[in-house]
Amino acid sequence: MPEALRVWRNARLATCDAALGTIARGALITRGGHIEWVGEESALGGALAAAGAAGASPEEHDLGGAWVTPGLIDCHTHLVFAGNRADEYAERLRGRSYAEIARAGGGILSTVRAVRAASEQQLFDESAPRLAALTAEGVTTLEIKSGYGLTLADEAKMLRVARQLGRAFPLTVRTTFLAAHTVPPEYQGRADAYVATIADEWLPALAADGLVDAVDVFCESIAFSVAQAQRLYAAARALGIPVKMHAEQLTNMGGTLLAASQRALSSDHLEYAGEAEAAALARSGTVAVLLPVAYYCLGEARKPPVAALRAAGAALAVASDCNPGSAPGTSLLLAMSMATRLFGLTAQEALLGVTRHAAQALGLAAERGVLAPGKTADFVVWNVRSVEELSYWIGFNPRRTVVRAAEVLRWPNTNP
Ligand code: DI6
Ligand code: FE
Repeated sequence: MPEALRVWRNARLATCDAALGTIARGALITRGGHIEWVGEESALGGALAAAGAAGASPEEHDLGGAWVTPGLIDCHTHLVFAGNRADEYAERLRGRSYAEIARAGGGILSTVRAVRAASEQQLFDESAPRLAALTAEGVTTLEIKSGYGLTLADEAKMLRVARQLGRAFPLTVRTTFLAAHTVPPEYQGRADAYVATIADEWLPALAADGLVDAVDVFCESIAFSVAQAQRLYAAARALGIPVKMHAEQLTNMGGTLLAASQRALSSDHLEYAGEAEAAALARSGTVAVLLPVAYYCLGEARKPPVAALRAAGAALAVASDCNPGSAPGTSLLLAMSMATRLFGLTAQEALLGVTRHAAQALGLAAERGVLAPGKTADFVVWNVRSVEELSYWIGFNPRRTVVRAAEVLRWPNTNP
């Protein structure tokens, strides 16, 4: 059967292809789940003829002059977890720091205990509402990291749940192996042995099961060193798996420079990065992923070097970092608002940060993140008068319609 041809007309497009790539009176043609053509509505007739649709009557959607962007991409989340850490948040409000709580055996390790105790079904059930909240905002692709299991079986459990969420919800899930999140109790005082185990045993086993799209490491004073990250990266490279990095969140350990030298997909957080890191990221094409919700929630004083990153020409992405410790949030639109107000991104940078550059941070630039021929037909129709509104509203969701692989998604009580 030939793939269905659909026409989406009367749209204001932000293709995110070249800068915002705005087309004031635009239209799209999709074939099957992909974009076939994007352009001025006035050229639609010719494009349809070229698409071989003469005589056929493709399904037509009049978008009523609304703004359309690529489907949003949340390129950094720890969305699969059990329980929460509201108690630690209360402690932090009383003045205890995130690092102090972590050193005392709380922090990531308290979520590790909850995840290990949870069944796969429980983990799925607790994580699903968070995913539902993100999809309702127009997120059509998201990354989910492991890192709260810290045994082979529990890391596998997290990654399987992440994959299962991707099958249960109308979006694409990419999974990242983050066993190098913190040293588990079984390896206390033996971090090198732990890194050797995850690099030489767990990673190949999970990769063989098809559960790993990328490998990540938390390079930090309270986590892993640059040498340990390098050890893990070597194992990833041997398997042909791309790497990512959590770096310069609480201190500067040199993680970003390593990530750039290894052509990592992204280096994330970056509050303690400076000009050297910005230049290295720009040179290597490694995306700088900004996580303003973690910055906000930890009450950090130091901001990522946005001016230096911009001047160097680094690609900036923005993500929710959804996790129970430093960023208990399920709104990518809120992350955009915070990236503009707290970090000084422009509205355009924030939008590119959740579309084109977020795709790049996941190694998906060839297939999504922009509205262009050949890309997956994931896009969002918005109830906004300008795309600046996407980083303007706080706690308000102006999503009208989400289209995933050229199919209109339906939610209850929406799309009047
Ligand atoms: N940095 C973060 O912000 C999250 N992980 C990381 O390496 C926090 C994870 C947590 O506190 O549970
Ligand atoms: Fe994170």
